[in-house]
Amino acid sequence: MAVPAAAATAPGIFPTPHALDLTGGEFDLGDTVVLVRKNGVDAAVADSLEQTLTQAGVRRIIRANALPRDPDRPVIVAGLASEAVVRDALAKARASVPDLPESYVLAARNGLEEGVKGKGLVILAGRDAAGLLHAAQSFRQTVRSGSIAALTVVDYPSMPVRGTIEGFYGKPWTMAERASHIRFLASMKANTFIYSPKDDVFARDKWREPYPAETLDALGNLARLAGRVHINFVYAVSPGPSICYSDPADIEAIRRKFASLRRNDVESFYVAFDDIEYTKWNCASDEAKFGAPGQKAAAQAQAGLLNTIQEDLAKSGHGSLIMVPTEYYNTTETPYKAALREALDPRVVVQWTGTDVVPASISVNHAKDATRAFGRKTLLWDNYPVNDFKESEGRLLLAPYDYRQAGLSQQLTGIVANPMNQEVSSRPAVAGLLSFAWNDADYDAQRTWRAAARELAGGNEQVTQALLTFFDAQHLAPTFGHLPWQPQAPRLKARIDAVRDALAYGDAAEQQATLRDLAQAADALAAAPDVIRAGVVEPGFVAEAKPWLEATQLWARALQLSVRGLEAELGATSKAGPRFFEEADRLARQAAAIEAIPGATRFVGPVKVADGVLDTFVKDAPRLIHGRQEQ
Ligand code: 14T
Repeated sequence: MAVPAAAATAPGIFPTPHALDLTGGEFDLGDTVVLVRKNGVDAAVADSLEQTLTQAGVRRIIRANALPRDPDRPVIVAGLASEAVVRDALAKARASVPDLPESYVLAARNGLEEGVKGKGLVILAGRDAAGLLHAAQSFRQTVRSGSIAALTVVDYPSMPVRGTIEGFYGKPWTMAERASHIRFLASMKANTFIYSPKDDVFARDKWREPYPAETLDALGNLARLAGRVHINFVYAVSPGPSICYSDPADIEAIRRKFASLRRNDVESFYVAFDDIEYTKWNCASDEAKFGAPGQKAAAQAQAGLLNTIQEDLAKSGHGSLIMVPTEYYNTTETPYKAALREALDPRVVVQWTGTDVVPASISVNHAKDATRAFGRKTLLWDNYPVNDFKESEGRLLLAPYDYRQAGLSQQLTGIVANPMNQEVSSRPAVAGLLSFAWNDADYDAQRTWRAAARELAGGNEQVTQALLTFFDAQHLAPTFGHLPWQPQAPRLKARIDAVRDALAYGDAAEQQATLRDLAQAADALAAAPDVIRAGVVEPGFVAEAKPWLEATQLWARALQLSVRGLEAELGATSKAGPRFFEEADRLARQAAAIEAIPGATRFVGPVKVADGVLDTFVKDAPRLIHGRQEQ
């Protein structure tokens, strides 16, 4: 008689798969597995599989080319859906891979199921090589300390293009940060990285000049790394500030720039026309060719140049050129947009940022307007979590990716995030964006955010909670206006509001209880920086967040003292109250003086921590209670 398998629980896979069905119990992988894979399985998949299995406690992997007849250990089959051995395995598991780009099936069956002999079968099947790597990412998130749930995951992306655009002002990422980011992108099933840092002088101010050989080499290394993990590395040039559209020498200069990168394995290209003046020409011949400067003439000049480059790319077998127009920040009908829409080769991909440079939300209707305005489905340039603008001064943007409407996949060709100058700190938001782009219908902002924290914490629960506590104090997401689109410190604010409400309306018991809750929150916030420093597995995070971690510790201690002051005022020890408040004030001043790392972002100044919430409460606390009069 068969032994019943242990109950299986649904794994947390992010991005959320389109379909996940538990089909039976869970089973152990044991210490030896048979791995059936064709030579076609690329190194990235092989490495990922090996890592997952090793972490699961598997110590020996026996390679095989065919399915063993009577397996006495778990069998893992990895390959493309078109390979015979994969087809056979899929038939046993009664699963099939959708006929869609980047789709995959991850199926696990325990040996108790019909058709599956032995100790269990795991199948990773990709429609294409990218899909197979996605299967490996889901497999990594499915294996839990030695066991795996019997399940079927059938999955594919909702949007064709998903990734990031290094498109900010201020300190560009280092090559090492980019390499690490590209691996992170692959882990989240993304497929695109656009290189467009505003402060790369050879891409913008001195775009005509060739890169130094070392830089070209390094960019080539990145492009090759990206290729190995199925990330499309896109190189962008920003000739706008000085280009003479009618000068053949300038077209040649762009061709030369792209050719130099093509020789270094870059295959996709981009021309950016954002943040430039389009009501003046840079040369007299443009006036002669396109007429008086103006929106319409600018669009025609840009389209002419882009069409030429698009034609070049098509001839050399490369795909679509991508561009960001000068009017990228709304969908209002203008002579510029009308002319661009009409003149631009339909193959060219157009980017826009929403109803504003940093919009408060993005709806399906907004995207429909963009489709109309630009004459094609657009690729959204999402200006979150970028922190290069005045309103984001002193901030890390650590709130979840939110307020993008499900259904956008019907109107967009994809989304790329413009991240922060701080690469690792950008991941919680970017992980959300990539999950949304993969499966907008089933996107869960909070759960994905927590999963991203768990990832930085290497799976450790205490570190995850410390990160989420820290993220709450860096939750404000500013727009270009004075209203933020995400509030500051919502979790802490709820605790503080409860105290204020209890003082206003509650009895002594409620006042004490809410103060106790707030004291706990303050303790957790005060402890979080050390837990994060010791436990986050990406060392870059601790380095990037250093001043914020220091300020958080001081602010949290100020909060602890404010709470103790209030407790003293409420209780019989009112004489102690003022001393606590004075000490809180001293720490608050210290905290407020901590500055961001010079040069790390475009605007630097004091770092902000739970501003408008924590600081306000510390300031108000001495005036919230007037202690009992002494007799
Ligand atoms: F092209 C774009 F889609 C875009 O967003 N361009 C820039 C971008 O490089 C920058 O990171 C982002 C956030 O600050 O906004 C754009 O830059 C601006 C836009 C403005 F309206 C800079 C200053 C502005 F006043």
